[in-house]
Formats: sequence, C-alpha cells, structure tokens
Amino acid sequence: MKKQQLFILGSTGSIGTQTLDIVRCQPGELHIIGLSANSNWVLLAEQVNEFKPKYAVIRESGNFSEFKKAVTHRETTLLCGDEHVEELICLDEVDTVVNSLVGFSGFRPTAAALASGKKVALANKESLVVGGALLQPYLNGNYDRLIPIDSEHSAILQCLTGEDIANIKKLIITASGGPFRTWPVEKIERVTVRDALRHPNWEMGAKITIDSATMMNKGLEMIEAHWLFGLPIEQIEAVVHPQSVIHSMVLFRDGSIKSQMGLPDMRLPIQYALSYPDRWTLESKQIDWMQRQQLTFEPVDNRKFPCFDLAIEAIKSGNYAPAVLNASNEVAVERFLNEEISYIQIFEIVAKSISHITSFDTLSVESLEAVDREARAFARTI
Ligand code: MN3
Repeated sequence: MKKQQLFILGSTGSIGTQTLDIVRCQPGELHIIGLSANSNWVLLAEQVNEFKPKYAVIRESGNFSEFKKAVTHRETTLLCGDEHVEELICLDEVDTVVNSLVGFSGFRPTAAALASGKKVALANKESLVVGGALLQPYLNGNYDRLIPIDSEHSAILQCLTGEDIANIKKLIITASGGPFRTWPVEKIERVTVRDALRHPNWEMGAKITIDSATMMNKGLEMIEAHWLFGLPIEQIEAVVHPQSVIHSMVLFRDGSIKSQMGLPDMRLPIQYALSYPDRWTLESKQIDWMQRQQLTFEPVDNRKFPCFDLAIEAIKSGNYAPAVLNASNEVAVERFLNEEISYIQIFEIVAKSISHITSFDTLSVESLEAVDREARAFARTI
C-alpha cells in the first residue's frame, strides 16, 4: 500500500513535533516528504536527518549556512524563504499538508494546498477565522479535504460520523477555562506573563496559551466551527469544563447528545486527521474508570473573559471584523509577551482595533491581507 506523503508546515512547533511522533508510531501508513520551520534550524536539521524528507525549508535566512552544515542527509533539497513553501506543497507527490503554522500566515498555504487538490490537516485555526468565507468551496459538508486537528473540532467531527448535518441542533464546544477561571476579576487585572503561560491541562505554544488564558482561543474556535461545519454562530455554544476530558459535544434535534472523550493528548486529534475516516492504533494513557472522579461544567464568565464576547461579536458583524480581531489579537499577544502592555490591554487593543477599522472592499485574498496589515499597524500604535 502506498504511504500517505506528508508535508508538515511548522515542524519544530508543538503540533509539528507531535505529528512527527505519530509518524514514528505509524511507519506503515505515513511518510514525510517535506518539512518547514520558521527559525529553529537546529531541530529542523535533526528532523531532516531522522525522517529523510525530499524537501526542507527554513523561513529565516540568517542561519541557512549553519542549517545546511548540520544536515547530514545529503539527498534532501534544502531551501530558504517562505516563497518556496506554497510551490512545494502543491507538488503532485504531496498527499497531505499538515498546517501547524501560527497565525494568519497559515492562510495562504491552506488555500493553495486546497486549490491544488491536497488534503489539509489543519491546526492553523486562523485560516478559517480570517479566510473561512474564501475557503467555503472546499467545506460544504465535505470533511475529506479539510480536516481539523484542533481537539474540539476533531471531537465534533468524530461525533458527526454517520450523522446528517441537518439533524444537528447545537455544537457544544468545551473550554478548560485556562489558568484564571477561579481568580477574582480584580486579580486578573494584575496577571503577569508567567501566570498566563501556566495552562492547567495542555502543553502548547506561547501564542495559543495566552489565547487560552484570555479565552480568545475559544472565541476563535467558535468561528472556526462555524465555517468548518457550516452552522450559524447561534447554533454553537461554549461551556467551561475544567477537566478537559470531554473534548466537545453535539446536540441533535431529537435531544440526544454525543460527546468525544479522552485524557488531554493532542496526538489523538493529529492522528485522527491523518487516519480519517479510519482509525489506527495509538498507545496512550487512558481514563481509569475505577477511580472516583468528577466532570464539572460551568458557563463562560464574560466579566473575566471579555475577549470571548469580542470574537462572537466579530463573526456576527461579519465582513472583515474577524480578520481585524485576529490581526490585532496577534499583535496584542506579542506585545504582552514582550511585556510592553498589561494583560487587560490585550482586550482593549482588540476592541479599539475592531471599532477603528471598517473596510468594505469585496472579499478577496488581497483585501484580507490589506486589512490584516492595516489592523496590525493600528494595534501597534495603541
Ligand atoms: Mn482547541
């Protein structure tokens, strides 16, 4: 049987390295044809030496010569710069693009891969948050082309197997509530970078960890679900579930609810995106049902997490609002991580950016990129 040929975008990040773990577990199913990374040339070189892909791309040019020296597998074509990525992922020999880029920079590769007939395993939620309307031709109830890696959306996809989308009443997305769920509102105003980087259940990159702390991440996931499953935002709700055992649920029109459960482990949604609609064996830690334990649920507290409401308002107003939301949030999170702004200013910057930028050009890749640039520039001035 022919192995699935994977091109991983962002192979040195959290999702990228866990995808490579899955490739190690499934040598009969998966093969790496290409890897790309932003700047971590040391790890990328190790990955090239281990997985022997045909192509490897490093985005930043600064360390290209050191990178080349560190690669001992001579048969890999080594390239430098973003411009090669879109071309390579569209090659005939690529079956699946695993997009684990962070932020709006992941959109163009998603669109290019889909347009050239590839399957996309999507960890880059911004592709849908910002460009969902443009990717719609590839969605429309067909989940074989664009398969979510995000654990909540993977859970929903698993619940929908064998179901008619017309029978869905609601999607219920679970949220851990992040590190500040139990903090009083006044204390949240004095949150530090260290506090915000301490997520209770998941090990993730810095950007998404901050987004989880503000619950902007859950807002982005609501928008992601809206595009992915083609449902109005009113039919999607979020509930806080601190144990992160139920990864999401679907309520059907007869009142039945399906959920997908498991201990938090991103390797499962990554593997499912690659095995879909099949399943493969995966060794992992299991829930011990003989231990007394509780699963609890509570509403999202919008006084503590105003970013969540901002995201919902953005998708309701539509047009470019989600693009502005995303771009200004990326800048605000970066500025918070650099300790230029306080935690609550993340919300203020995003809110101000949304009310400042109202553009009504026809929706296109170019106009989205223009809005993205404008929103970033504005968010840096606040
Ligand atoms: Mn998620």
